[in-house]
Amino acid sequence: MMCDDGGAGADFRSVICKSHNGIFRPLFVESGSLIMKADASQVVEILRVAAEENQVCSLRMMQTITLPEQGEVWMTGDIHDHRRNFEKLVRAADLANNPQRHLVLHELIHGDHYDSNGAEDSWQMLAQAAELKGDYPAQVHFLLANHDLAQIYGEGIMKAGLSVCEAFTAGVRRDFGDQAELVCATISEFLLSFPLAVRAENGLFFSHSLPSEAQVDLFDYTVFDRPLEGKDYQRRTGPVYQLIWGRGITPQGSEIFAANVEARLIITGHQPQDMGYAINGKRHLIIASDHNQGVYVPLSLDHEYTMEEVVDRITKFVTLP
Ligand SMILES: [Mn+2]
Repeated sequence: MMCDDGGAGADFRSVICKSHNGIFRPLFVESGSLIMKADASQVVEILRVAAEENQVCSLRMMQTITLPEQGEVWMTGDIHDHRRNFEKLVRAADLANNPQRHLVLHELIHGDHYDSNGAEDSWQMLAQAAELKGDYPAQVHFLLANHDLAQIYGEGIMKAGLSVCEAFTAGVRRDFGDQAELVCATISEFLLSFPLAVRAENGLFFSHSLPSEAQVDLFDYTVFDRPLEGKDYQRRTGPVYQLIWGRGITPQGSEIFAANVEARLIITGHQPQDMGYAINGKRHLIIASDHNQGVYVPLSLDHEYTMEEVVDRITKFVTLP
């Protein structure tokens, strides 16, 4: 749906208007200039529907989504509110006309869109992704990421001396006013509904990251196949925390992880990649989707890939219209 900007110019946060259902709109004009107020009840509804779809997904068992044996999957890296890449991705994926296609999304929040007061806008990206989930519940899948967990617990991830979690919350407060608490709580529920892994019968395994080298041997691999409790999320010691915060695993470490989860090939994000991706041995590919060199990987679900074949499939967002 095209944006109706109320004649106030096109300098406001236009992503909202690009939402395909046109559900986010500037609600009123104040002292001659456009004031963006999002509709809390609509956003809460979108987030709740998406959270429920995450939980009731027929492909989900505990914390793992297992994709069908046919069809295809597009794996992405961290998005971090990179709107242009996200828009290109959604357009290219054309889920409506490709019901066999699955899209995996993670680390959508905490980007570069700040206002002059230090409020950050990425709740909008999250709502857009939730809306996509609501429209294509069997095809859109999320993975829990460390920024999600940090936002839920209000932990400090600092960027240039500022807490990105506080900046995110400030954006919600700015746009929802007295409904901000409700929206924040609903965002947390939505994020907590994300599974930890997406896998397929052809040996593909996707998660936000992998445990660190020091943790990979003693990692609690049951975390994918059981209900979670508070201590699973605990800083440093919890397996959820270790999985999504882990960095720097070696090719040898990734082989150990792959053997434990019976995967042929693992794709994660989390570790920034200036050139879009890094090959970490025979079984582990790291990709990024949050900048101009960002990539995604479209893969078939009925082919057992080698790393070489997967690397051949890596697609840069810059090549998309
Ligand atoms: Mn991350």
